[in-house]
Amino acid sequence: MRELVKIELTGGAAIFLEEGNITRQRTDAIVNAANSSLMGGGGVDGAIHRAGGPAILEACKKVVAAQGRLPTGQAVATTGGRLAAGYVIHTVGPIWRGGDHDEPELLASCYRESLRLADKMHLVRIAFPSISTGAYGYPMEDAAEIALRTVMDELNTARHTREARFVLFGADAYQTYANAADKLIAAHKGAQIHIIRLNDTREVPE
Ligand code: AR6
Repeated sequence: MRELVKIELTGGAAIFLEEGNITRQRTDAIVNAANSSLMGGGGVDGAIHRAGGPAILEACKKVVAAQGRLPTGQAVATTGGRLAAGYVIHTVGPIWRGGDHDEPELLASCYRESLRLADKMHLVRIAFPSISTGAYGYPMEDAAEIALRTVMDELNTARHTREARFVLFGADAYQTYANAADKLIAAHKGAQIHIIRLNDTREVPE
């Protein structure tokens, strides 16, 4: 049995939560939790570069040559190389330093800037990992709340982007995001959004 969460926004856009490996996504773009050098690394960054091949690193080098290192909270797009997704949007999450070094605002900025870029590129569907919650140490419960709230707000104003998918690595990460979604919906008093839980043995619907 496979479960996913769908959050329907009143404007017609939707957010999905699912457990999985983001490199397999067939969305228009997948987001990479990169570092400022854009030269690759471990975690989801390493997995994306491995799966997408050298064209992604080549494109990253050109970005850095043109504009320098990517500041925390900003986003840039490159080719998706061999990935099923056409583009990779690279963003740099904050390193967790206790929570009083602008980490929440910088994390929100990652999601906001990635979605604004996707919208500017007229991309309809985008997939996110849980930015900053691996090597960068951001507590996942807090990160999930910020991620969901920011993506909801941004999707409500986007003109082209209609769907954001959180692809969570492992059952714990998925459950943490699902709980955060429940909390957020409760805070909205059910006025604008609701959750559908689907149990299905087949592939997650596109
Ligand atoms: N698909 C989806 N999520 C994944 C995957 C995957 N294939 N692999 C890992 N995750 P991290 P950060 C999850 O460390 O914390 C890199 O070295 C993982 O379980 O990838 O932003 C960069 O180069 C975790 O929940 O990114 C930077 O130096 C989440 O993705 C630094 O790590 C993020 O973990 C960035 O650290």
